[in-house]
Order: sequence, then C-alpha cells, then structure tokens
Amino acid sequence: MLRRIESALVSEKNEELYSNLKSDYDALAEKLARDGIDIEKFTKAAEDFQIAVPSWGTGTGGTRFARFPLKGEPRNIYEKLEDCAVINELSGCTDSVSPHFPWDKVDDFSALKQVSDEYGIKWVSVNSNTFQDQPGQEVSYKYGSLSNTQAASRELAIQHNLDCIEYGKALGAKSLTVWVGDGSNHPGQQHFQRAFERYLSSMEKIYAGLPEDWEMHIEHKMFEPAFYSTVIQDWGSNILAAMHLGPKCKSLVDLGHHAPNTNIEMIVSRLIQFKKLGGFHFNDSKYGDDDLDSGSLHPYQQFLIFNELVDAEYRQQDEFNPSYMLDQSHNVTDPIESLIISAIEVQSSYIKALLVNREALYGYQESNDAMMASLELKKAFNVDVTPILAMARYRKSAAINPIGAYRSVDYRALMEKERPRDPNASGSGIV
Ligand SMILES: [Mn+2]
Repeated sequence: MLRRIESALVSEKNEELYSNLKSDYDALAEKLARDGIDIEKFTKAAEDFQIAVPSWGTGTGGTRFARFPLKGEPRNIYEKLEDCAVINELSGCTDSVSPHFPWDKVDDFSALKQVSDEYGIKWVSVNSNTFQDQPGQEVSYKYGSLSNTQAASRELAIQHNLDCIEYGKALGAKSLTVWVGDGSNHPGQQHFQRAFERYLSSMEKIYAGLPEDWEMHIEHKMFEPAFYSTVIQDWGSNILAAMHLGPKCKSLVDLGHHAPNTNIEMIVSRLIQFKKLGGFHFNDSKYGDDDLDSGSLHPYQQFLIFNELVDAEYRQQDEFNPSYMLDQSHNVTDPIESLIISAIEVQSSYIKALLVNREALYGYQESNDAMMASLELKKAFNVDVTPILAMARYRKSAAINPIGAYRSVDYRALMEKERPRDPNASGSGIV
C-alpha cells in the first residue's frame, strides 16, 4: 500500500514508547476488570472506529477578515488526499475522505479513485456547493440557490447536485450532503413559506436522482451567510424536509450549527427515534459556528452525544447507521495535527460512551435516581481511555504518539519544497 509516512519510522517511534504504554494499558485493564469490564473488547472497538476527514479541512481555514495559509498546503485534490493519508497512517481511524464540489476539481475520477485505493482511502459523502457563484456562472446564487425566486438559479443548483451524485458514484460514495446558505438579511425580504416550498420542490428533483442504495443528508445551520433567516436553520426545518422527501433523506448534525447551549444530544435522540439521523459534522463551538477542534472545549457534550449513539446501538435501533465526519476550521494550527487530534477526541468519546453500564443507567432512570444516573455517566466519562486508544493505534501500525511521529518527519518543510504556492490559489472554505 502507498504511504506518505514510512511505516519503519512509525514502528521505530512506537518501539520507544511501547513499554510505558503496556504498563499503562495493563493498569487500566486491571482497574476495569474490577468492574467486570474486559478491556480487549474496548480496544477492538477503538480499532474498528472510523471517522471521515473533509477534503477542505486539510487547508488552513480563515475568517471573513483573513486567512493565514501554511507553507506546503495542498493545492489540489490529489495533495489533499496525500495529507488525508498522513492523518490516517498516524491516527489509524480516518480511512475515508468527504469531497466538496467544485472546490475539488477532478478531471479524471477513475484516476483519482485509483490513487485513493492505493492509499487505502475511501470516498464518502459528496458535498455540493451552491452557496457561491463560480467564475463565468450565468445566473447567480446571491439571493439563494435551491429556494431562489428565479427558476434559472434553482435549476442550476439542482443540476449541480445531480452532477455531484454522478461524481460520487464514480468515487464509490453512497451519500450526498446538501447545505445551502439560502435565507434573508431583512425582515420582509423573503416569504418564509414560499421559500421553503421552493426549497422542497428543488430537493424533490435531487432526491429523484438518488441511486437506490444512496442517502441524501440535509445539513442545517442557524445563521451565516444569511443573518436574519435561513431556510434550513434548525433541526426542526431539517427533519420536516427530510420527512417530506422520503426515507432516503436524513438529517445531518453539525455541532457548531446550533444556538449556544442548545441540547444537541437531545436533538440526536429525536432524530434517532424517527430514523432520521444521517450523520455528523464534528467540531466544537463557543459562540456560533466557530469550528473549533472537536472536543477542545466541550468534551462532556461530545460524550453525551455518543451516549445517545451508543444507546441506539445497544438497543439495536432500526435503520441506525449514521456517518461520522470532522468539519472544522484550522486557523492557527497545522490542519493535519488538528484533524489527527480531533479524530482521536471523537474516538475517545465513543469508547467512553461504550463504558457506560446501560442496564444500571436504565435502572436509575426508572427509579428516578437522578444522582446515581448522573454519576453513572460521569464514571464512564472520567475513565482515562488514552491507553486503549494508543494500544488500538499500535495494533493497527499507526502511531502511539501521532503528533510526535508527525513532527519528527518535518512533513511541512518537505511539502513546502514539493508544493510551491500558487499566488492565485483560492482559499478553502468551511460549511
Ligand atoms: Mn458542516
């Protein structure tokens, strides 16, 4: 298999760290065994856990004020794929990439698929982009895309989504993620119901173009670029649209796309209950859609979301198969490092949620023992699962210390030589 970081280097670094890891792992195994928990089951779960990386996340993010690009940034989809391969080689838990069109320009899909196969990387949900005009575009999205009052703009947006499905088919993807920035900036600017009707009518045409084994995921977002109203601004509008469109359409939850303090885990539960949870864009947030690194600020919230997901797995909820993806903006860090650490943070939340004693929790819920129910969750959350995650990486020939291994090869300096900057290159965006 093609690699970007030599496996010999990773194993050399791992051997330096293995004996300490083994001690920590054995100590945790003994501690968990006292509660009748077999650590190996959780290590296996960590080995199996996978989360997708967004192609656009490999570039430095930015704000509407500025972007400070990193040296050696990827300039095209092939170079983004290379960086995604690095992330997977070191983290062992990111074996898929989600592309974004037309940000990702592809001339030959089968050639791209061949390279990704060589890296052992799969392509997952295809993202369409109808929130900005492309050079030479004849009709504009300035006043919306799928909900635009002008039929020509709507038709262009519908056709772009249908094209994205074809791109995804060529890459082996199985879902289309649709996020639109449609909305308004002034009270009275837009007729709420008519805009939503136009959106639904456009989405019906895209839905009709879905292959039998595909899903369509709708991503809601509270605000931006529209600052007064947004057509799919919350999970309510989202699930209404998904229910209207049919069983292949589900809702996608981006953690940053809610008002501060929203109980996202309860939204997740509702979507699970009605078989409408399509997937996630993981990130963290303090004020709005600030796209901080996953788990960097609210690790307990992320754990509580996984508590709902693991609960659904435990209950063998019908039609429960959400896709996991990172979607964050890396403004001050090396995106490769942020994506590695974020993937591991999400994996950590999953393993901690698996540690919850479900039957005990149900018992406390039935008997209204609020304190013990809360402590049951805290008990799992407070377990330091890092030895489990590191052992899982070691067993998969990924890095025990991914950032240490990454920094030891000075990848960015190598890429600076390999990828001279194009002064006309446009920046990556974040949705
Ligand atoms: Mn997103």
